[in-house]
Amino acid sequence: MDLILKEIKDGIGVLTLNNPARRNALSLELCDAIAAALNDFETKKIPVIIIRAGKDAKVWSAGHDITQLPKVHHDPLAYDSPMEVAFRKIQSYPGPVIAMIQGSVWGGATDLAVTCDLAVGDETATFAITPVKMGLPYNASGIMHFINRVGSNIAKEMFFTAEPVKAERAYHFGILNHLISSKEIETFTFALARTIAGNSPLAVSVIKEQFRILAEAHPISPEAFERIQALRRKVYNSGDYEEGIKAFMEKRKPQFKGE
Ligand code: YXS
Repeated sequence: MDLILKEIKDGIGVLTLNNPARRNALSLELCDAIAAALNDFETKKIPVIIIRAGKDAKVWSAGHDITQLPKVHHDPLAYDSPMEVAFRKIQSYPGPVIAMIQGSVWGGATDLAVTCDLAVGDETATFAITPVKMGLPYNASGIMHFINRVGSNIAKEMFFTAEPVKAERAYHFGILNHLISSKEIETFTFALARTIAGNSPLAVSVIKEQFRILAEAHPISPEAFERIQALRRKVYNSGDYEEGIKAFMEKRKPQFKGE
């Protein structure tokens, strides 16, 4: 079964997450498929992409495939991990990538949604970022995606509580560009994509790259970088991280000890 469905509709590239049995968990294979599909759309010079789940999905994506999270003592969000590679591919794609969200979005999938250039959601859309539920250290680029999208205080609340943000609030804080009813979301999102596709693709792609470069313009000292890495190592070497994964596998609430 294809983990993603890839099609070109009216000149717009459409990627549909297609593993509902695993709640579209971002497995290594699914992330590789996203990056490969974007490479293919790029060779075909597709100007705008929509990433979606199946029609009226209850879960857009359950986030990183927990069964594939590296075991303790390994960085779970390493620079070259397929999920991070897929995120960077979205950022570097020479055209806007629009997340069309129906259903709940969890963990790394919320990062995927805020990494997309635009997001359109319906009334069922919710967004949770959940490293603290897994005893897992998020990574610096991922945290920046959230700060850039919603600002520090909202991003902190999302990370500290790991609670889902409902559609209205997600729209209010800018996770969503538009909150559209489930009946109209497909028509609306395709019309938005076609409007953008009708403009100069060269100007749009260059302006997108300018946004990316400026959003990443945060000088950081080598010592600051090393301090971030040391802090993250402390977490992914911890018993809490081990317990977070174990609890999920055993379908029980984790008992964290803060070490
Ligand atoms: O029991 P089977 O074999 O049928 O499999 C079940 C679930 O185990 C599986 N599944 C997952 N497998 C791997 N990774 C996942 N993230 C994941 N989520 C679900 O899919 C089958 C159906 O799941 P089930 O029965 O729970 O479905 P449901 O409709 O009752 O509930 C849907 C969810 C999404 C509410 C529930 O599956 C859930 O809470 N999933 C975990 C969501 C989550 O915490 N994701 C964060 C993953 S870690 C991550 O993204 C980052 C690294 S971080 O932690 O930093 O945010």
